[in-house]
Amino acid sequence: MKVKASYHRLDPTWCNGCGLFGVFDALKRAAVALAIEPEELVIVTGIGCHGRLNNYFRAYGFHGLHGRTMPVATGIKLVNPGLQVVAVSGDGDAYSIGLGHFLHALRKNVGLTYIVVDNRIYALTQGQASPTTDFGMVTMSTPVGSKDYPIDGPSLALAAGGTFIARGFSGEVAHLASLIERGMKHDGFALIDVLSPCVTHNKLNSYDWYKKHILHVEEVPGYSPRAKAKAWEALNDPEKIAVGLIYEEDKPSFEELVLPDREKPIASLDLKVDVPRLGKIMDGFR
Ligand SMILES: Cc1ncc(C[n+]2csc(CCOP(=O)(O)OP(=O)(O)O)c2C)c(N)n1
Ligand code: SF4
Repeated sequence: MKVKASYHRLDPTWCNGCGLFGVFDALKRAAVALAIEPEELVIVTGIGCHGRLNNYFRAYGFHGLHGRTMPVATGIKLVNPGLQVVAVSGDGDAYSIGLGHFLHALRKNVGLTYIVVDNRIYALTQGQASPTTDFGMVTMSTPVGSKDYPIDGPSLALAAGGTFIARGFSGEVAHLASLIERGMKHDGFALIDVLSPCVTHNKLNSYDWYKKHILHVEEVPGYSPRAKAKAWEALNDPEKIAVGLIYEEDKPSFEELVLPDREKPIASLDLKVDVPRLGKIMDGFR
């Protein structure tokens, strides 16, 4: 069914120069390249500056609780597997409060595209250290420098059995769009971690800083995203941050394994409750 309703365009309220503009643009480009209609796309967001993204996108949107994009997105995908479900989180949303959900959606290989906008800071709450903040960085919550070692989302994903692991940079929109497009085509869970400057609260990890530190894996001679050992090596480079399609493998998606007919949404199935059987079970507890 085509959605014909008129809509009121909202303009983003992100700070000038925020990396989220690049992510927004890249996601739009990917959706256009795949000719996805607005009614075929759902964008689920967490709480943070990234969480405003679905407000500006002409598609279905669900702005949920902090750290809970995965259960919401998984529910949507299972009820209607024909939808393209994209979840967008921040590094705090995904790798701190939402870490457990992230790893489990990933190991189940649920057919979601997960864009983690990693600005290495809690931005919406005005600049506290996040799980990806650099060691030693002075933030609002670490006045004498962070004493925590940062974690790396793509490395966690590789260790947990991820089937599509990519990293982009919001300063390279065309490259990021191609990664998102490939992720959306992937049958299973696709992580696209995005190095994304917060120009207001993180003065260290700027566009120039990232340009100096990134390494495109597609430019590494002999690199293959099908080779796990190479992916691990790239992710553990002490000097450079690997970007590009880092790892990919084929595995059945969760929907393929648990749904009787992927073309048929659960919402349309005739799921009649067997009242006598249920009554018998209930009687067993009395
Ligand atoms: C359960 C819960 N805990 C804490 C908060 C407060 N809070 C709102 S956004 C946020 C962190 C935002 O950081 P991130 O997820 O990295 O997103 P960004 O703002 O950087 O895009 C926190 C801690 C909340 N809204 N809900
Ligand atoms: S505070 Fe940072 S992440 Fe939030 S809109 Fe501004 S630049 Fe972007």
